[in-house]
Amino acid sequence: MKKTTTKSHFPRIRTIRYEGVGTDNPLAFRHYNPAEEIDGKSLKDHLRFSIAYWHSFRGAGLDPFGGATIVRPWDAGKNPVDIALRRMDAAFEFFQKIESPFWCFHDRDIAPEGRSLRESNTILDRVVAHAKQLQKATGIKLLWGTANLFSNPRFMCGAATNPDAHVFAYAAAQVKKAMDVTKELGGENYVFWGGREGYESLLNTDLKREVDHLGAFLHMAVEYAKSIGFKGQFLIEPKPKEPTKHQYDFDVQSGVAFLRTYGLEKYFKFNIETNHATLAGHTFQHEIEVAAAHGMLGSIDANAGDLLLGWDTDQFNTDVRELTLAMVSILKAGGLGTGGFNFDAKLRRTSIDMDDLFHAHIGGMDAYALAFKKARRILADGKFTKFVADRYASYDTGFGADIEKRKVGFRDLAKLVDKLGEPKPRSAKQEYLENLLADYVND
Ligand code: XLS
Ligand code: NI
Ligand code: NI
Repeated sequence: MKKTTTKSHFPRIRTIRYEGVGTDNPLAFRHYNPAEEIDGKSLKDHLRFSIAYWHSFRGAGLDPFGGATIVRPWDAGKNPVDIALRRMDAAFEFFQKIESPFWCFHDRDIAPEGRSLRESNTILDRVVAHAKQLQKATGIKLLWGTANLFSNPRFMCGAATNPDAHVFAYAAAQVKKAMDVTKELGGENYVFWGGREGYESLLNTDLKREVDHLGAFLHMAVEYAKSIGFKGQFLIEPKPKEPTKHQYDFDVQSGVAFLRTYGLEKYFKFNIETNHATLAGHTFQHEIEVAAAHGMLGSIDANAGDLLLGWDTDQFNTDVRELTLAMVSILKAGGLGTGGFNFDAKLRRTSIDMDDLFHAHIGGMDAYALAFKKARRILADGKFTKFVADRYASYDTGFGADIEKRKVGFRDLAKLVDKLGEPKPRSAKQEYLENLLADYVND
């Protein structure tokens, strides 16, 4: 990777290197060796890691009970545009030092809002021009862009699902610009997370009308992308709740139903976030499997929740078992295509040192790299694949195959049961399989 020319914002931290499992250097990779060739492709290109600008460069450790604890030197000063430009330098230095090939942003993470949308757009253009230069100088690319349609008070009752058409129009104008700049920066995807696209109470909500409006909004986005020649993949990021009590894109399955209902399924895939999956009462792997089953697996927001906390805690994920299962499903589905693993994860409020940002990402990257290798072994050995194939073998031939081809009906099957009698029970062997998995995870 080429070097930037700006002064160092992390003078005491050198580029993180792969040193292997034996190292006792906490600022080194144990499993993620970006240059390692696997099947003719570097690990860096397999994993397509990405850094989330909002957490790593705008996160200040806030919680409902207290203000900022994480204070960065590049955020000092009076002029918000100068700060935004300097912060961008710091961010690209970090992306380089942590060996991340991609980054992601919301429009409002990277540039402050002005007094009007026009002024906000002008400021955004300035910061985007700077980001473009930094991308060119470092070779770091944009995985996806998105618009923040939830922080500004104007969006308190939603954006595309707002009861006020004026707010809908504002959201449209903002997404139009966010798509322009995503295209300008060569973004490979564009994400729609429905921040406040949901409701707090049905007493004041016309649910049907709101969901219709969301469908209309996404059709407008598709049409606009076509008109400007933006070729990136559109991604929906489901989340069941938070900040709203009920969010319309609840999980992947309801997202699929929504997209099909409005004739949008050709244009969208899913950006699946681990912590959103668990908030919806699913496992991470479940959401991946559902998206893959529909050919709509797009990208991953890599993080983890906390079993004891019921909100989106956005922690770095170091649970190799969970990630191995996820990786098996992702690899089985043929990978993420233009997607990647975006660390939509933040430091704890109490992790205030600069090097905490490195420790956090090192842990996440190592866990994913290790899981990737374990998943490849699991698939190459084929034990689980064979087990599952055998379990469904009765559908491969005979009347089972006829069921799948819909060549038989209830009458034929009733006759068949008269002849065959009672089916023979067969163990699903879950504990045996758990042990088999443990062998791979613990190895
Ligand atoms: C919030 C979401 C958000 C999206 C991008 O929970 O994860 O960060 O990824 O708008
Ligand atoms: Ni996310
Ligand atoms: Ni989230």
